[in-house]
Amino acid sequence: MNINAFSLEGKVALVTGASYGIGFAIAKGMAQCGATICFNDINQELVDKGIAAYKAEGIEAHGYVCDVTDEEAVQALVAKIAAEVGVIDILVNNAGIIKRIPMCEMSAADFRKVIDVDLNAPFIVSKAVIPAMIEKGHGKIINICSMMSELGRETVSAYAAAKGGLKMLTRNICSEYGEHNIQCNGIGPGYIETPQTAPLRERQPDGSRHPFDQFIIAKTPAARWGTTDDLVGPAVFLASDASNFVNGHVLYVDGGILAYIGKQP
Ligand code: NAP
Ligand code: GCO
Repeated sequence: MNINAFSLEGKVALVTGASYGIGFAIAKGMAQCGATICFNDINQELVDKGIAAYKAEGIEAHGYVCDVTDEEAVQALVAKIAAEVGVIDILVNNAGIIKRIPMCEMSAADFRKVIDVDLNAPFIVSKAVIPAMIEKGHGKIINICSMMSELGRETVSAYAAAKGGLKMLTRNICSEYGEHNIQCNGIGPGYIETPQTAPLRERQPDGSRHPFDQFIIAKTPAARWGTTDDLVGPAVFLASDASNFVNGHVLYVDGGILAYIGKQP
């Protein structure tokens, strides 16, 4: 095997919603493997914080304000990156939101908002980058899926519907564009310590662990929450030449949750 297969030297990566959290960790790891990092976030304050955070890691990242649900803005972002940095070789559809509301109490507007960011946006951004990938003769698209691409749970109906759809969008991009040497795969993180899951890990008034925190520990063979660093190696693999014959796959990085019935209480 060519040991440089995992190198991302000379590649331009766009990681959406990557001022912090999972996106930031993946982008940092890709930069450490040689990629030039472009990222966007929803407002200038976040982008500025992100640029400073990358700089603190020795990474000169290119940050842009862009709402991934706005097709016109996304098209303009991709064109701006091509002009200023280079044609995008690697896209990580990371930006996402969740609203934890019992389904029958959830407004259609809230449901639509989650679908818009978590499913419509990966379609919009992928559609914007694929033509130049075809022209270039290669491309990598990584969709950040979820346990909820496979499982449901109370209060996350919109999120599960979106992430289930994102798994199928991943398979469809593979099907439609694989012949152009574009590989589209998913990463399905387990439960990861980020701001998005902070409410599920808050200590109780008596200092004990949150019930959901204890639940996840019992459901995870690794008996721990994941960290954003756990996702970096899988992301670099799927962004590199080492995975050129891997397509339409969702790689679950979940500490074994999907394989395990859970520890007996
Ligand atoms: P996070 O901490 O909430 O970060 C999400 C990022 O996306 C934030 O920077 C957010 O900006 C940005 N964003 C939201 N809406 C956007 C929009 N319309 N346009 C541009 N950027 C937008 O989430 P995370 O935990 O790092 O998760 C990142 C991805 O992994 C998400 O797709 C999530 O569903 C998925 N995931 C997370 C976990 C987990 O356990 N944490 C597990 C599985 C999958 P704002 O700060 O303005 O909201
Ligand atoms: C939740 C969590 C999960 C994680 C992740 C699991 O409320 O159940 O937020 O949805 O974010 O998606 O893979």
